[in-house]
Order: sequence, then C-alpha cells, then structure tokens
Amino acid sequence: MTDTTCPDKILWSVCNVNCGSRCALRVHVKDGTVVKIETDNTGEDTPGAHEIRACLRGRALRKWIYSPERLLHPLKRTGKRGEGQFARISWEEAIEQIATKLDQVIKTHGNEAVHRIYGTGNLGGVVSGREQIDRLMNLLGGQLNHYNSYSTAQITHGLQYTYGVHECANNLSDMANSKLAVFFGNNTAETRMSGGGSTYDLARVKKQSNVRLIVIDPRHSDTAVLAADEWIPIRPGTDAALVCALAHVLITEDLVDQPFLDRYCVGYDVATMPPGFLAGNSYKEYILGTGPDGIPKTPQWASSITGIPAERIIQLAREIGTAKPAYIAQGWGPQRHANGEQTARAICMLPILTGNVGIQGGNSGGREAPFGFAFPSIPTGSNPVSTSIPCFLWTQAIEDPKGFTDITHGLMGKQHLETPIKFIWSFASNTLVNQHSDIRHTHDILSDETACEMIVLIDNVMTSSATYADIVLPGVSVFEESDLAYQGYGVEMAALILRPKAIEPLGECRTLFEICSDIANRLGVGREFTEDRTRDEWVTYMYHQCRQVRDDLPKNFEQAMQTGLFKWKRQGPPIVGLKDFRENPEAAPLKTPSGKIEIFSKRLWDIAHAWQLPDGDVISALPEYHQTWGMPGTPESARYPLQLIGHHHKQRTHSSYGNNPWLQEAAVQSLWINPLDAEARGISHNDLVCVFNDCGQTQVPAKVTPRIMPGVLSLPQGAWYTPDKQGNDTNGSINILTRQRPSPLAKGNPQHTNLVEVRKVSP
Ligand SMILES: Nc1nc2c(c(=O)[nH]1)N[C@H]1C(S)=C(S)[C@@H](COP(=O)(O)OP(=O)(O)OC[C@H]3O[C@@H](n4cnc5c(=O)[nH]c(N)nc54)[C@H](O)[C@@H]3O)O[C@H]1N2
Ligand SMILES: Nc1nc2c(c(=O)[nH]1)N[C@H]1C(S)=C(S)[C@@H](COP(=O)(O)OP(=O)(O)OC[C@H]3O[C@@H](n4cnc5c(=O)[nH]c(N)nc54)[C@H](O)[C@@H]3O)O[C@H]1N2
Ligand SMILES: [Mo]
Repeated sequence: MTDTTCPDKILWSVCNVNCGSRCALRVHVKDGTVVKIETDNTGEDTPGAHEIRACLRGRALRKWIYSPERLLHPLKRTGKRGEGQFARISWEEAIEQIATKLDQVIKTHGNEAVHRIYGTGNLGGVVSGREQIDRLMNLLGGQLNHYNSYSTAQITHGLQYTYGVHECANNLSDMANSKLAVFFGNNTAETRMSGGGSTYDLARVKKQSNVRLIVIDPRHSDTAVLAADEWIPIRPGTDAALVCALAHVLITEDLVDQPFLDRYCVGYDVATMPPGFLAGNSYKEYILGTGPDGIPKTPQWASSITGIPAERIIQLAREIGTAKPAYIAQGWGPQRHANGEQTARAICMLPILTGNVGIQGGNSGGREAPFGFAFPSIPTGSNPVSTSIPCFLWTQAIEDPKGFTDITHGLMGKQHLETPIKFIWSFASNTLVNQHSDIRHTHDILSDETACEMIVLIDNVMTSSATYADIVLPGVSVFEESDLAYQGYGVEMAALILRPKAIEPLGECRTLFEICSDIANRLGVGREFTEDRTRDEWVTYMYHQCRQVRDDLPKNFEQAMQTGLFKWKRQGPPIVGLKDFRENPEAAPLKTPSGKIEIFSKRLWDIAHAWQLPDGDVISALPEYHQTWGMPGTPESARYPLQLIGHHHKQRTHSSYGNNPWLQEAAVQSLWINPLDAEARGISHNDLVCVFNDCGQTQVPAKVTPRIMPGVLSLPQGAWYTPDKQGNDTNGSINILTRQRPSPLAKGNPQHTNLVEVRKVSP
C-alpha cells in the first residue's frame, strides 16, 4: 500500500461538476498519484470569510478519477448504438474521422445541422470548458444554438414577463431582516450543501435572527430539517393553486398592499388593466371568481387540489399578510414541471400582493440572489448561425425537424427548422441519455443511424450516453490539467482558485484544448483557434483577463499560483432586488413593456393567441393555476395514481460521481414513499420495488418514510441508467419514467411531473 502520510506535494484544486458550488480542494500527490483529498483550510467562522468546505463528493474524487469506468483511450463504436461495444482507436484516427464527418455534414446540410448539446459536467473553468467547442464551431461557420437550461427554463421565462428580468431577488443574509420566510421547494441544504454558499448562511441567519421559516415542499427536505419552524407538504405542481387561495384570503381580509399594487403593478384590478382590456380579466376578478371561469379560488377549492387543509391555508395567508417584511422564495423544483411557468409567476404574487418587493427583508419571490464576480472564460467568438432551439428539444430536432417551428416549439431566429441535427458534440454531458427525459424514446431516436449521423462524446467515464456515441474521447479530469476556477453559488463570498496540474493525464486522456486544436488544424483554422498560444499560455493570458475584473489579484501569475485561493467578502448591506424600481419607478422602470410589474402580461396574452399548443397546455396572461397532464385527476391517473418527483440528491451531482461506491454507501439511492402508500401495496422499508408507467420501469429499494406526503414519491434524479435486455432500468434511474413533452411557454423539461405506480418485486 502507498504511504499516504508524506505527500510529495499538496496542491489546490476544485470540484468542477454542476452542483452549483465550486469547492476548494487540497490534493495530496505522491509518486504521481492522488493519495488524499482535503478541503479549504483557510478562513474563519465569519460570513464572507469562511472555509469553502467541500462535501463528501469532492473529497471522494479519488474514487471517481481512478474508477473502473474511467475512459483511457479513444474508442470507436462497433456494435449498435447503446449496446456498449467499442474498439480502441488511435487519436490520429479519431481526429481524422471526426474532422471528415464534420466537414461533410457542414457541406451537405449546413452548419445548422451541427449541435453541441447541453452539458454541465465541467463548469467554472476558464480554459477547460465547453466554450472551446463553441469557439471551434464558430470558426467553422457556426452551429445550431440552444437557449434555456435544464435547471431554470420555466422560471427564467415566467419571471421575465412579470418583472422583465429573472434575477431580481434579495440575498439570503437579508432574511435576517424579515419576520417571516416562506420557501417553496427551496432546498438549500441539499442543492447548495457546500462551498461558498447558502447552507452555511441559512444556518447562520436562523441562529442569529428571529425569522420564522416555513418550508412548502412535498418532501420534508434537509432544509426543512435544518432550519424550518414548520413544514407544509404540498402536492407537486399545485403551488399556483395554493397561491390563488392565499390571494383570496389576502384580498377578502383586506391584507393586500393596495397603494403598492396601484403604483407599481399592471393588472391587479380593473383600474390598472392595460388599455383595451375589459372588465373580467384582472387578477382580483380571477381570484374572486368574477372573471371568465367563474370559480372563486377559496381555501376550500385549493385544499382539494393541494392536499393542504383549508384552515392552514387561511392561517398561512394571515401570517404572510401581517408579517412585515416577509421573505418569499422559491427554489427550482416547483418550476421543473409541466406547468412550471405558471407556478413560478404565481409564487411571485405573494410578495407582490403584500408589497414585499424591492425592500429590505422582503424578496421578489425568486431564489435568493447569488453573489460573485463575472470572470471571463476563453472567448468563443460569435456564432454566424442565429437559429436557436430550446435546449430540451434536441431530440425533437432530430425526430421531426419539419414540424419544428417558432409557434409550436419555440424556435428562435427562424420560422421553421430547415435541417435535422446530423452531428452532435457532447462534452461533459450525460444529457444525451441519462439526464434527458424518456430514455426509451431517446433510444429509438438515436438508434436510427441515418437520422443523427454522428455523435462525438468527451467524458471522463463510460456513461450511458457514451454507449450511444460513435466516437468516445477520453477527456482529462480536473486534476490532470491546470486552470482557473471561479466561485459557484455564493452568498457573502466570491472566489477564484488557481489550480495547477496535480497529476499527469491518465492513459491517453487529452485536454479539450488539444482535441479542438487538432480538429481546427485538420480543418484549416488551427492558428485562428490557438492564436499561437499553447494551453498553458492561454491559462496565463486568461489570468490577466481576470485581473481586469479584480485588480487586487497579484500581478505575477506564478505568485498567484502559489497562493492558489483568493476570496472576496461582499461589501455593503444585503442585496435588495429591484430596489431602484421600488424607490423610484419612474426613474428606474422595469424592462417590461409597461415598465411596471406585469401581473397581467399583454405579451403573454398575445403569445397565448398566436402559438399552437397541444390540448391541455395553457399559457395565460395572468399567473393562474391550471392542472396539467401528469397530475391527479387526469385520465392517466386512474392507472398511475402516484405522483413522482426526482429531487437532486446528496449522493451525486446529477449523474456525476454516481458510480462512486463510497458515496453510494453514504447516501443510498432509494424511492421515497409514505408509509400509507407503502402499506397499501405491502411494501416494507428496504424492499426492492418496481416503479413503472407507460414509458418504462425501474427497480430500486424503497425508503418508507413520513418525510414524503401520501400520494407522492421521490426518486432522486441522476442514478446511472443500467438497462436490462428490454431496455428497462435496474438502478433507480428516473428518466426511464419521464416524458419529452415540454412545458407550454419555455418549452422546458417537465421532469418533476410524472404519474407512476409501484409494486413490490417478489424476492
Ligand atoms: N446535491 C446536489 N446538489 C445540486 C445538484 C445535484 O444534482 N445534487 N444539482 C444542481 C443543479 S444543476 C440544479 S439546477 C439545482 C436544482 O435545484 P432545485 O431545482 O431547487 O432542486 P430540486 O431537488 O429539483 O427541487 C428542490 C425542492 O423542490 C421540491 N419540489 C419538487 N416539486 C415541487 C413542487 O411542485 N412544489 C414544491 N413546493 N416543491 C417541489 C423537491 O422536493 C425539492 O426538495 O441543484 C444544484 N445542486
Ligand atoms: N428527471 C430529471 N432529470 C434531470 C433533472 C431533474 O431534476 N430530474 N435535472 C436536470 C438538470 S437541472 C440538469 S443541470 C441536468 C444535468 O445534466 P448533465 O449536464 O448531463 O450533468 P451530469 O449528469 O452531471 O453529467 C455531466 C457529465 O460530465 C462528466 N464530467 C464531469 N467532469 C468532467 C470533466 O472535467 N471533463 C469531462 N470531459 N467530463 C466531465 C461526468 O462524468 C458526466 O457524465 O440534468 C437534468 N435532468
Ligand atoms: Mo441544473
């Protein structure tokens, strides 16, 4: 065994996957091998100066970079897509095949036939990330763009119509100035569990202030465990109904801030409706039932939809209406649904109705504001192609390009897609299969090798997505290349970490810079790509670009490398979103067409009338509640009565690290099920169960727990798809059960909207 006690060197590094944090690591290297990983040991227990402490995932990185699944050589597919049969090839052969096919696809179908799909496994780096593929493609005439993210499509779109921007929140520290905080599925403790971020600050705020916190979530999340005074369980996808009923109480009990609504908002009541809209279309009329649907949105009405007792809804409304100020926030779980845009906008109605927007101790209703500096990454140049698809609809763009239009699929830059995607780049992404919805359907689409003709994938490990690639390239891990890394989610702290190469690349692994340079050379744009800089020279060059953002960084790059970790404390009082607007709405109008908060959005009214939507999809000018597919009460629910969400799990970052045995043991993959639902099906704790619907099925042990409400299941997203012969999953991978039907407005991933049934697997 290697003696790990006396390392040859200890170097700074980071965890670069997409949990949103970017934790500092201290990597112990002996004889060219990483023998131990520690975390930040600089700092004190003060906001903005604390240690950027890595969680178990970062500290267990050794088990991942040295895992049996690690890719060490370029591979070429020999079996069918998905079968996982590959032959080793040389780098020369790999580069030649990629360059030849790329050239041919561009010449035959145009640059719009090439697409780098969404992928977030390598973030925060300056010279190691996906930007290099974009830089290469831009030099070659461009590629099909995408917009949105799998993270925030619905909330980003929704809030843009309400506030004109989507990031307009107060920061978490400001919660200390609030009397009451209400979190809708805002799970800091699991999704921002480490680093410069929110869990530390949430715990601190709770300890140092008297703010009362209510968490509204189908699950008793770790945030509820850590900091909540009360947990209110809610049926997934029904938050907008709850908000409507809260609004009903606020309005009927005269708890709304009428002067705020009159001065800052459009469409609360008839007096502020846009010109041309007759009585009946305002928010107040919708809530009171004097609008077109004629339904008063009473607590009794919402109770049967949300599963929350009417008395609790009334009491909550009174609490929200009288606590001044109140901090209302939502995470991104509530919006990753089929009706997510409506939910996101609806939740914002609570601070709007109570005048909590733009003030200290209040909040806009979005997730807490992040803090950090915008350090630059390697420049990508500009894309000559302007056509852009919603990132979730790449499968649609292969399957049915003819039906892919601006008014049906949110195509931007053109009215019709002119070519299917023929060439896919997949870098640090498992979104080709594991992270995308409806794996069996994706399988069918990718199995046709005449549709998308080439898939080039670059990863550290052999993933389910990699088994569908035609060429698989072994990328270096974070320890095998130098780079700069900037902070992830921060509350009171920004950071920059300079990480040297800790070990030599394993096997034949190469940096993305080398890969892209080789292809650029082969296609005649080599010098334009490198600008005659080596990779190391780019790192130094980018460091000096970063110095333009923070001129207190050392002038000397070598000296900065020695220090490794730089932290900056946020200065000034807590961030207040939309403060200028609140102080002077005429001088600092919002970016909405009216310059005000648009409770009623004329733009959405127009979209609702112009777009073609499938039956059951609703876009509405007001933030209304609409039941959608995949919910109780729909025909499908007769066969599949249980709602299934897939929360982001402590064990992994999505699928990243999902093969790490230490983490598998520390946070087990299991299906959360309430004792009532378990008992009705004869299921006991730890029983192996089968979760199924019309899309497919998976097997996983049951976690029987009152921490999830009856009628709802959660299967933590990201487990590695491990198919049996029929293509069904055997490892608790949720996307065997999710659908590719996008949300109506953003055309985002509705991956928390699912109906399923579950049964015990006989031993
Ligand atoms: N440990 C860990 N951390 C992560 C990640 C990870 O994979 N692992 N992923 C990172 C990334 S990329 C992202 S985008 C973020 C994701 O952050 P989020 O999208 O906020 O995370 P989720 O777990 O999907 O949802 C948050 C909470 O919302 C609840 N929820 C789900 N549906 C509903 C609903 O309809 N109503 C209400 N009120 N609550 C609901 C869930 O039970 C969960 O507790 O997390 C980041 N952080
Ligand atoms: N059902 C369901 N599905 C979801 C979600 C959900 O809530 N429910 N959440 C969605 C969200 S919010 C997101 S952001 C996406 C995330 O989906 P992805 O962006 O695909 O994220 P990961 O699954 O982490 O995959 C990242 C890949 O990068 C690889 N990788 C890690 N580090 C490196 C590196 O340094 N170099 C290279 N070359 N590769 C590296 C990892 O091995 C992994 O295969 O998933 C989405 N999918
Ligand atoms: Mo995400």
